[in-house]
Amino acid sequence: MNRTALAATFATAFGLAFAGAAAFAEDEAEMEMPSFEEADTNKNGVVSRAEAATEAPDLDFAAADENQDGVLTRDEYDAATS
Ligand SMILES: [Ca+2]
Ligand SMILES: [Ca+2]
Repeated sequence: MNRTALAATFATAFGLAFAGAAAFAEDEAEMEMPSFEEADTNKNGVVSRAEAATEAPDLDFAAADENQDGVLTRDEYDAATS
């Protein structure tokens, strides 16, 4: 194998690895922040602290709950996750 072919092989390998890592990161981001419908598992129109802890564990619930009433409305949830 000459030097040029070797370089091309490495470039291809690194390119694939990078593309794979980027795709994985994108999947992770989607996993971390489900839609309001997905987070509101009991479908009562708000996301409780327990629902958020289960469905969106990376969400800062206290920061997202702007009016501090202990639940997240759709507006609060969307503002915190978008
Ligand atoms: Ca709920
Ligand atoms: Ca609230």
